[in-house]
Amino acid sequence: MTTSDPTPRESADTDSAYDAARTAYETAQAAEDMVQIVAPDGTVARPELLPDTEVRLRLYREMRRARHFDERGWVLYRQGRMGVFPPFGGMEASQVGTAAALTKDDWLFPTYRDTGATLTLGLPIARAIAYWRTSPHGWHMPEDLKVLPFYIPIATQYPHAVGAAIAERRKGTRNIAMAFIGDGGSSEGDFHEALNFAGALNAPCVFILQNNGWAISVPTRHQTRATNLSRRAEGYGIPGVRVDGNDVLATHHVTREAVERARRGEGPTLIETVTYRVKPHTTADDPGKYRTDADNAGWDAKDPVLRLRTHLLSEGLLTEADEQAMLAGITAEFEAALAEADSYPEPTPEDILDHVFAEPTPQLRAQREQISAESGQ
Ligand SMILES: Cc1ncc(C[n+]2csc(CCOP(=O)(O)OP(=O)(O)O)c2C)c(N)n1
Ligand SMILES: [Mg+2]
Repeated sequence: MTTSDPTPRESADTDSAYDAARTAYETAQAAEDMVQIVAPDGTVARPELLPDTEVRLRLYREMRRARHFDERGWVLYRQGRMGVFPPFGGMEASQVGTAAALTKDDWLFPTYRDTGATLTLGLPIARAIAYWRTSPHGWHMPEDLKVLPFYIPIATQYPHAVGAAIAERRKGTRNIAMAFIGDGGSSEGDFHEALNFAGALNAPCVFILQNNGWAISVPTRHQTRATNLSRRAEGYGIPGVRVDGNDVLATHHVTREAVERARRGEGPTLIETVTYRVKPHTTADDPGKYRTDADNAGWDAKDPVLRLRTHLLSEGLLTEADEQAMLAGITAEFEAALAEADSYPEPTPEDILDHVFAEPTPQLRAQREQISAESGQ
């Protein structure tokens, strides 16, 4: 077995060969440098990089808001009140620390996994709930927000972000575009084309690559022989940064630097956040079919929310009473948003066609009639 044996498990691999390949890949991956400010046990590894208290508390609150959405999303799905939902619990630091470096004048191009990032920039919770109910209310963005609806097609948001970034520069603003992608998405052509374009045109973009270990049932080690995905940036002549994706202070620090670089006109950056999808791919997935306890080992102890919590409590920046008040506020905010989402009209099958063009094409009109006939409306 080499350190990055790409042989998929479906082959004649024995369990011990599979385990050896996994261990070898993880050892090689762990040897790659990554920026970390707070260690998994809550101790501070890089005191000189700590942001002020206000920033640390804001990041904690946003991670808690995101986690609350993630936990309630799962329950709502089980209650039949959410259509489908891709959970991101365990990836809050990767999403919150990055998106919190933007202002509302910047663009955010999310994948389906990035509800946490969009909430951080200000997407109303009711809109996010509506999206995962397939309601058109979830596709309508508030006028003051440049957040795109969640992208289901993998990697397509990367070239779009480059276009938006170049448009902002042509308009003479200092606004930037941030795009998200997964480890799997970083094997797509769109990822590479976008990075090359952005480098060649010096686009004010920040590319976030969330390496959560899995593309549905395919582990990162079987998607690529590379053990450091941030190095892909070198091929396009742009900076690449690898960061502990479960350390929100670290993801925020490196993203702020990248955002400032882009605003100064110094071009794009690729940031690999090293994290883990502890939850299933979506509410429709059963990871027990394709991964083992050994695959998941150690990730609960790296939980990003508990890590910052330990740090804040030990530094005396947060008390358990403050935290209880914060959590009560988050729960109340979510329940009010859920009531708002419940007040939106039920989506109809035809809605899927209604917002494609201002004026429907003859083909769309025909499809609409067919759907109406088949759904008996
Ligand atoms: C262009 C395209 N190809 C295939 C799919 C099917 N698909 C949905 S999610 C997924 C895996 C993506 O993995 P990754 O990029 O690592 O993101 P993660 O789900 O881990 O956040 C695939 C292949 C798709 N949605 N779009
Ligand atoms: Mg992935």
